[in-house]
Amino acid sequence: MVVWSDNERAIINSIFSGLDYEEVGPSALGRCLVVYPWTKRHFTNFGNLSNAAAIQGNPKVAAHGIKVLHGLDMALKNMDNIKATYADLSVLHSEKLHVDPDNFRVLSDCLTIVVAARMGNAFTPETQAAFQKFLAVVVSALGKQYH
Ligand code: HNI
Repeated sequence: MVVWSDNERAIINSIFSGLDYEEVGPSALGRCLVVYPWTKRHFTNFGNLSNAAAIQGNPKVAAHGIKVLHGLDMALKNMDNIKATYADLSVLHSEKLHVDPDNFRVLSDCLTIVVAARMGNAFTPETQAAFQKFLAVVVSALGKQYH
């Protein structure tokens, strides 16, 4: 079982309450598609993903990035039950979408980088530790139904 200190809970809530979903979601997914180009194989119906400019200007990438970021709200609202909360999404990504679960990790790293860049000095080592712990639990939960 994952244990959260009051301080970790406060940090994570504060990160999300200051998050511009419409900006951070597209930036994180866009960065993932640029830096880890194999992730593009899941989005062949998104149109032009041929280079960074095309990816960053692609409205389908933007919309999906926002959707994925809102997918983290589920964890935020169920911090003591993250594994069960993601059971259905894990099945979807595994059995229907066939997403390699290591891609959850690379996307979460891209999100960390984008959030760190936006927060600047407020992204302290303590903030980083709490945020990466949170994302690691989500990544593990999303990978739970793979077998
Ligand atoms: Ni993911 C759909 C959440 C990582 C590929 N994904 C979703 C949906 C949510 C979601 C929510 C919408 C489900 C629905 O419609 O019922 N995805 C998340 C979260 C993470 C994640 C929280 C990690 C933090 N997804 C990834 C990764 C990939 C991915 C890393 C591929 C590289 N996801 C998809 C695809 C779909 C999807 C593909 C379906 C898109 C569509 O609209 O057809």
